[in-house]
Amino acid sequence: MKSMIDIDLLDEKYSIEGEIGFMEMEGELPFISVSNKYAQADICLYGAHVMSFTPHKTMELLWMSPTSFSEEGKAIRGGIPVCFPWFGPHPTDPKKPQHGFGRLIYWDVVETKSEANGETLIRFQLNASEETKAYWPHNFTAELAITVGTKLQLALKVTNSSQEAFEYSAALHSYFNVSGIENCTIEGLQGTKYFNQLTGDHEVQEEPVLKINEPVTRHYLDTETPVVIADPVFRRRILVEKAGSRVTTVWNPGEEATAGIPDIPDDGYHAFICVEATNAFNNCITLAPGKSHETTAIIGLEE
Ligand code: TA6
Repeated sequence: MKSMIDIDLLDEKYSIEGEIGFMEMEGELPFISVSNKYAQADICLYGAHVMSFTPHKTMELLWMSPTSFSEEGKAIRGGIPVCFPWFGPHPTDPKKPQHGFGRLIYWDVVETKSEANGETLIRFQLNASEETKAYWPHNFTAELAITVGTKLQLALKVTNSSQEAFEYSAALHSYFNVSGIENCTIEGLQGTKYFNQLTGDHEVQEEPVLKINEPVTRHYLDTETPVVIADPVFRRRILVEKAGSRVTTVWNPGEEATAGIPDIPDDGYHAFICVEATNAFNNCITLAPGKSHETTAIIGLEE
């Protein structure tokens, strides 16, 4: 697959001087570096995976594992993995990769643009191919439009280009950089029903805010409301807004599980929380032929 990436050609076609450049570093997957008047961002071509987003005069919003793999065939740990066309384990075949193939394949860059307001747009596309059909039989186009401004917007639009309806699940699996998980609270989910993946139960969050003092894998159902990660030590509130996503996943593995995850340092779970714009469980997406659905996440600091 890597041989198909011609970084010089991409740079020639899609770079914008002083704003977008294509990078290839020894031992690393190729990525796009974006810099504009609002922010700095790095996006890996493998998985169309945002690895860094730093609005000017702030600290990095996303967490990247210092021990992440950066090689084909292995998912990047941290940033924003695109889970598609299934979320979690494959529904019937445990041999297929967790969270689908979207994060394990190069996406094509189809457009870069400097917007009139100074934001930067990068559009990626993934089309059905022999490679994707080995995992998933359907004809589809997935497009990820990433806008870098004071906020970072990701819009994942999936179109069914086959003759039959299909179902998929997906998530924009954002890892946020926090001062320490024990310092933070997550706001916006009170009164919301969730599937607790660690117990298998359905519960309702009674507490006004969620505090992470144990491992958490919760999928909040039928909710589109914004979520805030309040981090008083970093003195900031990260706002996660979404559209076209009916499930909000909150994940932190805690100490014991982290010890079994090779690409997170043993104490790494302190430094991040995942809040994800998901469509899965009771909100998988069924698309009739020719139809599309868009899952959007908007990430930034609360103003
Ligand atoms: O979104 C939560 C989750 O599905 C967890 O169950 C956990 O496994 C996590 O994602 C990370 O998955 P990964 O395949 O990247 O290790």
